[in-house]
Amino acid sequence: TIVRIIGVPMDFGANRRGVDMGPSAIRYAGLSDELERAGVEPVDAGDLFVPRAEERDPDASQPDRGNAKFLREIESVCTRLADEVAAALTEGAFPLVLGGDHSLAIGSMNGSARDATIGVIWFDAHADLNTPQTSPSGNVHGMSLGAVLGREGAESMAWAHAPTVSEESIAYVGLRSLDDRERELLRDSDVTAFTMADIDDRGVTSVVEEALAVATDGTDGVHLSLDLDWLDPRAAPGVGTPVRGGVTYREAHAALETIASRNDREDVVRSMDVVEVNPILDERNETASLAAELTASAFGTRIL
Ligand code: DIR
Ligand code: MN
Ligand code: MN
Ligand code: MN
Repeated sequence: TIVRIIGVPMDFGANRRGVDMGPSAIRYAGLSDELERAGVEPVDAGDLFVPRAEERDPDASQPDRGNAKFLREIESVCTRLADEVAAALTEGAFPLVLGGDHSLAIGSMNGSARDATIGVIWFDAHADLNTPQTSPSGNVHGMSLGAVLGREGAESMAWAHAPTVSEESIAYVGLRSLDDRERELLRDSDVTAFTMADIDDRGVTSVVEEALAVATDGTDGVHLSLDLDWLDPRAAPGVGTPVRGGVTYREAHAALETIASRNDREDVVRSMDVVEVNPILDERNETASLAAELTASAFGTRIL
């Protein structure tokens, strides 16, 4: 397998600056070597061009944009990313997208879903199901799925709607932080949500197997989106929106190894994001190292 690494040094969608340095930090942590050890062939396509936030106005006017910030910039980056992801798939490579904030997943999902019906597995503390109308923060990284699903309230982000991604094929794993209106949106939707409580009850391996069942049922493949704030902040301190009570280092490895063993039997995962690593807030690049390790686990690294 050729894994095409696409860096997206963007922090327009997050509240804290610094995730734009995530792609470099994950590369410096040894991603390519780890991928080679996992038995795949990494090819680094470099970084997408992302304009500097200092030169942009977060509130540049756009009708009905609610309080969403940097919408034009995010649209430009995500549209180009979608083309890159779709091109990688067409050429038979596996697109691995390094972030950057989680709004980039709008681009990767649109690229992955361009010629296919895809399921999505979302490893995150958050649901990212807000729209410009419901978001309390205005940060687009909290709206990625709301926009891709084309939900009511996301009309100003019509470019983000991916018609071949449906709620029934989306599974969250490890949820523990929802905004009030976002909780209502989730309850009224057909997405499957496995919270931290489900992981406590059933163990992470069985939860991930069920998430895979949801995302593969009736789809051509799965997009896997890994937000590092999914982990407990003790394991992953270098993230902008840490939430206590996340998965441990071991649970995270077990989860991605479960993905790899399913993928071994039958190629189901077609694209992946690794997002929200913030080197400014990190401790000696340990969150970036963990991101590299977990990615390699997803591609099949084993202890023996
Ligand atoms: C919050 C935080 N729900 C928002 N979202 C984050 O701003 O919409 N997602 N941090 O990863
Ligand atoms: Mn997220
Ligand atoms: Mn998150
Ligand atoms: Mn739709």
